[in-house]
Amino acid sequence: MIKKVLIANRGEIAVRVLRACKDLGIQTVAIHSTADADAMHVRLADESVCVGPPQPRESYLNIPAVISAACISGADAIHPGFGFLSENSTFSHMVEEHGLIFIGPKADHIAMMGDKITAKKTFSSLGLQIVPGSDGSVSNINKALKIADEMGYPVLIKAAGGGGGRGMKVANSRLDFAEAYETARREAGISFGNDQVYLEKYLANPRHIEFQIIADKFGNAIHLGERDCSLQKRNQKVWEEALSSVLTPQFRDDFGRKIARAVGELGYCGVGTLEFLYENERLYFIEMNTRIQVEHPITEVITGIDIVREQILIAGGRRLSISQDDVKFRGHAIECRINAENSETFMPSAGTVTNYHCPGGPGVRVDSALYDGCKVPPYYDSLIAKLIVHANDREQCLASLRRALREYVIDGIDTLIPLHLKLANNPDVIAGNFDIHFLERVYKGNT
Ligand code: MV4
Repeated sequence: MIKKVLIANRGEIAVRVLRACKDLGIQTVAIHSTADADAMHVRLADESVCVGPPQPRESYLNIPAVISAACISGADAIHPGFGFLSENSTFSHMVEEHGLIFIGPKADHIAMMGDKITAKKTFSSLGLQIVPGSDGSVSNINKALKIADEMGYPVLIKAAGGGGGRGMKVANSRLDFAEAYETARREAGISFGNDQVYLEKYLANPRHIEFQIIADKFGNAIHLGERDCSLQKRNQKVWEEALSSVLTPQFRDDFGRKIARAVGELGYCGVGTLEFLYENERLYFIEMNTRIQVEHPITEVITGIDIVREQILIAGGRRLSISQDDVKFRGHAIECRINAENSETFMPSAGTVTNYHCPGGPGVRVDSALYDGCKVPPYYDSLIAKLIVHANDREQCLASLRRALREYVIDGIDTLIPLHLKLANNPDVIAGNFDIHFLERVYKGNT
C-alpha cells in the first residue's frame, strides 16, 4: 500500500491529487518552482520541496530534481498529474528504476501510445475502427502523393510523435500536398525529434468523443462512458460534457465494453482515455491518452466514481473496486475550463487575483487552486479552475451552469467566464448542435 505520494505537478490538478491522497490517509509531498512558493498545493501538502526556478524545464520538467525530491522526502510513489512529465516514458521508467511507484501505466504503454502510428495499429488489430489513411508512416513524397490521390482530398498529414492537434497539416488538393507534406515533416522533426508522418482522410465536421477507461493489474478493465469534447479552440478544449448527446445507451454499453476488452487484452494498467472522431454515426479511433485528463471530473460526477482514488489504489496493487455492471450513469455534467485568458482574444492574462468568490449550490463543483490575493504566474498553462456542474438532465445542467457562471468572481485577471456565459446561452449549444469547428466558426472574432 502506498504511504507517501509526491505530486509532480502544480495548480488545480495537484490540489485534486492531494485531496484523493488525503481521503486515503496517504501523506503528500508537493513540489514547486520558486514562482509557486505560495501556491495552494504547497500550503495543503504535508511537505514541500522547491525543485527550481519558474521555467518548467528547470523545475516541473526537471527529472533529476523531481526524482531527488521524492527520494529525500521518502515518498514511495509519484503522481504526475497531466501535462509536464505525465506521458514521458523515460520519466516513468526512471521512477521505477529508483524503486518508486509511478502512478500511471507501464512505460512501454506510454511509449506505445505516444507514437500515434503504433497506437492506431494496436487498436485496429484489437478491432477498433480507425480513420482511413496510410498504413503506417509515409517517408517518401511520391508514395505519399499516390496514397493521397487514392484516398481523395482533403487529406490530413499527422506527425507520429504529435497528438493533441500538434503537428497536423491539411492538404485540400493535390496542388498543395507537397508543401503541406514537407512542412509537416520538417516541423515534426523540430518539435518531436521524429519526422515520421502518416496520412488520414480529413473528416470535415466531426465531434470529438472520448471514452474513459480504468484497468487494474489483474486484467480487469472497465469503461466509464464517454465525454463530448468538441467545443475547442485551437485544439484546446474549453467545454466538455458527459455523456454525449449522440450515443444511445445500447451503443455506449456495447462500444464501451469492446474498448475495455481491447485495453484488457493489451495488459494496460491504470486510467486512460481513448479519443475518437464521430462522423456519420461512426466512431473512428485517433489516439489514446495514458494520463488522468483535465476533464475527468464530469465522468466522476455522473458515475459517482473517484477516478483519481482508483488510479492511486490500482498503482498500489489493489484490484478495481467496481465491476462494469456496477457502473451506472446518472444525469448530465458539463465542465467549463476557466483559463486565465481574455475571452475575446484568448490572450493569456497573468497577474494577481484581487477578489475571489466561488459559486456553489446543488450540483456545483469547482476544482481550483485559486484564493484571494493569489498570483497567477505567466510561466505555465492558463488553466486556473474548472467549473463542473451536474444535474438530472442537460437542460437543468445548463440552467445551473448559467447561475454558477454568474456567481463566479475572479477579479484582477481576464478569464474565459464571459465566453462560457455566451456558450451557455447560445441556441446551437443549448440544442447540442456543434462540432469541433463550432467555436472558431461562431466566435471567429476570438481567433
Ligand atoms: C483529425 C481531424 C479530422 N480528420 N483527424 C486534433 C487533435 C487530435 N486529437 C486529432 N485532431 C484531429 N484529427 C482526421 N482524420 C480533426 C482533428 C481536430 C480536432 C479533433 C478533435 C477536437 C478538436 C480538433 C480541432 C482541430 C482538429
